[in-house]
Amino acid sequence: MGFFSKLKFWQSKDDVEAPQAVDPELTPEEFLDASETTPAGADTETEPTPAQKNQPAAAQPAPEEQPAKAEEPWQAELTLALREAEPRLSQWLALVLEGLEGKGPELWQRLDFLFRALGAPEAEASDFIKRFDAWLDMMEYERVQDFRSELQYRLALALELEDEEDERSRLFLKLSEGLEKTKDKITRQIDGLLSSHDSMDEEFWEELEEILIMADVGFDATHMLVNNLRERARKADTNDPAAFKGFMAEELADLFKGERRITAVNPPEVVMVIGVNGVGKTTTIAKLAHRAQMQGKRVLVAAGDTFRAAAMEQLQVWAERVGAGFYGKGEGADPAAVAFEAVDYAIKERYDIIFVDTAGRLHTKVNLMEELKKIKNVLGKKHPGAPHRSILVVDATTGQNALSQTDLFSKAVGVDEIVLTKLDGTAKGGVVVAIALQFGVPITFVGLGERMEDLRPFNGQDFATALLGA
Ligand SMILES: Nc1nc2c(ncn2[C@@H]2O[C@H](COP(=O)(O)OP(=O)(O)OP(=O)(O)O)[C@@H](O)[C@H]2O)c(=O)[nH]1
Ligand SMILES: [Mg+2]
Repeated sequence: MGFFSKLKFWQSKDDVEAPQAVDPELTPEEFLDASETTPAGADTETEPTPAQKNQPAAAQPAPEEQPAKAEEPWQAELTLALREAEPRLSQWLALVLEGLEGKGPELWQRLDFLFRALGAPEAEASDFIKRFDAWLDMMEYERVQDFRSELQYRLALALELEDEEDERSRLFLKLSEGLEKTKDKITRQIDGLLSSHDSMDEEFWEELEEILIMADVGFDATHMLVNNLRERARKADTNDPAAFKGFMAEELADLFKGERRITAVNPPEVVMVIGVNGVGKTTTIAKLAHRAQMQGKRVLVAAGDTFRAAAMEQLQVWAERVGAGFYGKGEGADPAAVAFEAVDYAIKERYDIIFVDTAGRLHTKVNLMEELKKIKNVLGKKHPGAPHRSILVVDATTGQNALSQTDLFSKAVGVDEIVLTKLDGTAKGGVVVAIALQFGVPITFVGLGERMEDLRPFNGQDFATALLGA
């Protein structure tokens, strides 16, 4: 669902009327109750069916008939300002937040107004507001500057606007910033190489190899990459270094293209999250759960890491924070049994997706890979096709170790996708290229920091552009 489909509301200045005003003295709960019992507009639906609940906002048609006339001057003003603004989420949010200093009834009114103006169902708006309010309380955030970024992230997910240019450029900026140190190692060195050679001769390619190996692209992947680049230069019949960046950009674009895959599953979708200790499995689950929740899914997380009591508690706290369901048993419980029971629970309780956390290390006597194989088998027995995805979490700061981990886990249990964490601030980002070249496993998300919004879909094209500074 694209951005412009959401613009129905702004088509003509006469065909739209704003939602009714709500008493600004109301607390968030009173405000939401009031807006539920007194629907502000022609959208009179009450409780949505579970299926409707799971529909993202954009999938819902804009109401045919529009709400009653605005009763408050700010609503009329905001309607006009939104219509005249560029159709970008950041612009809309700027207008919605204009003049506001912090959370409170006015914020809820304005957010509710934005949802309705975009034709989102009422239940969706109130659910969003309730969750956001609870999150603000938990984080003890009051001021707009503390929560603006998270709010935009949530809106982008809830309204399915993450793919739009606006969000993509925000992400691109973040990716570029995160890659600063890697760029020091690759881009600036390549720029130096290009300016010091008149021709892409043997010496040029050798120096390029050195740069790439030093930048954690790795020995084998560097060889493959350089051979491919030489082949491109040969085919284009040129030795001019000016053509190099173009070849490199094409090569990286091909590398990260990825195949289209069937994403439909028999619910609940079972996702097994694996990786060595400390790479960011548990926090990645929290971030993925948060994303899925914002996209309207019912999410369960299962504490399959029973090695440490703290690991279960950590997951439980995250589940509460993002509003997901949690399934866990005591410390030392059999991880495969936890996984089995959790899926059983997810089926009964009609969850849409379940993330199974696993340990990154075990007591020395037990082999981690054997344990993971057991969990995988059990999941498949309980629910056909499960695990639908095995996500390997890899820490980018470990550089070349990321490659041996990918190899090890792929051979033992199979890896469907990789989430590369801690790409922010590492100089070892070149490992992304090595993983893609050597294993062909898609990198689906990258971690660019510790906040919820810092886990974002990986876009190879953006990565290449950020890296090459093209
Ligand atoms: N800077 C940064 N830190 C991250 C990122 N992802 C995770 N972390 C941090 O990495 C640390 C370890 O994360 P966990 O999620 O506990 O790692 P784990 O793989 O579950 O660890 P074990 O349960 O011990 O196996 C935490 O402090 C996270 O906040 C990221 O993308 N960027
Ligand atoms: Mg963990």
